[in-house]
Amino acid sequence: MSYTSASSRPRHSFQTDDSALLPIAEKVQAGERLSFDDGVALYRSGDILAVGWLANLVRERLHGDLAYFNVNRHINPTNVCVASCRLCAFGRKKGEAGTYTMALEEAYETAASGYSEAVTEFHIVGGLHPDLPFEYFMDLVSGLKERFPKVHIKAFTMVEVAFLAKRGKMTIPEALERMKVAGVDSMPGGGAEIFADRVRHIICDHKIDGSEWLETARLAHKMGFRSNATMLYGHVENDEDRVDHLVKLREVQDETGGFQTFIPLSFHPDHTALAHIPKSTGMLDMRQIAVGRLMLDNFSHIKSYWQMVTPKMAQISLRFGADDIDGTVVEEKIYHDAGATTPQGMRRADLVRLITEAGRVPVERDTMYRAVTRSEDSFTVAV
Ligand code: V47
Repeated sequence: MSYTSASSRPRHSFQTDDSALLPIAEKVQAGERLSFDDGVALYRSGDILAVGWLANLVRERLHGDLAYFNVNRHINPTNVCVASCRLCAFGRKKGEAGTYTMALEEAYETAASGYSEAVTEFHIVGGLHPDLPFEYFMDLVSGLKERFPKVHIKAFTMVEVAFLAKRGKMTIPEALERMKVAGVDSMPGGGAEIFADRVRHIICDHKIDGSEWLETARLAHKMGFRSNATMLYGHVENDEDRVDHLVKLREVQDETGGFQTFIPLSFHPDHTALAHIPKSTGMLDMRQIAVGRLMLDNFSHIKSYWQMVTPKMAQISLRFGADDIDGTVVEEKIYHDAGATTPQGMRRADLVRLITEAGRVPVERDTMYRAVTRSEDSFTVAV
């Protein structure tokens, strides 16, 4: 199969049957920032293809035909959690059936069991355990670094950072400093959910609030960490809540430049306290990607997490604003506990095929978006 590269393809003019999109299209074509009201209009537009066309324009301006993926492994050290979030099917109260906590050696073995494709990243997130000491997590990270020195450690959401700081009786900057010394290289984007208090009270009442999440990210960025940012959609939020979330992320990014990637996460209701909410649809999923790409003009990357939206929709999303489909993952637990029917992991070759068949050029990246070159069971990163 051969494709014309994005830069050499002729750009036909924008067409829509939604007149509300015309002034937005002018701004996008001129590279101007979109307003809160523009964001709401994009969410409300009936012309999803026109919204996608605009997002694709921005995506190709930034990345041409390149589409990124990585070879990673998820490690969830414990599912014991004090938070009882209604959105979550993964966390369980201490003593409940089905709880687990990995001994350190078990976590190292888990890491090694996904290592056959020479992973470049460990993605570590877990429950807010009431008893595990701060040192457990530092030993986990330093032990992994010792055993897998080339692997980037992307660990602890802002919610976990704030919780662990409290557990360790230290300030957030002190906790972040300890994490850096132990070997944490960057942070994943989880726990952001939706920042609006009204929504947070319903879906995750016991977590830090939206402004604490943003402040923790700000502090991490100021200490030199890069992190991702997520938005959980498809539950009780409305269009204004989503736009508010995106604008707040954009403001922090203006200040710190520390966010690498935005990842919209579609809510999986099964086995959660919100199981009555209908599952997300393809249209909703593509709209989040596209509006994220258009509103977050200061984010380099938009990730369509294939585990969440399915591999098929992840392919389509590469024409709706996404430039990244995430990685091999190996063993996903959080969405599978909530009813996800996608595979728990994929091989590198599967990701390459998905991207190629979507008409994009696959680039294996490390966590910092540097190109990775492979030989047999090893890899090197471009500097
Ligand atoms: O914060 C929990 C979400 C997140 C459910 O940074 C749920 O590269 C849907 O943040 N339905 C954790 N979502 C995972 C995460 C993540 C994933 C992939 C890549 C990156 C990255 C980050 O999962 C939580 C929460 O928003 N979540 N339960 C559920 N039932």
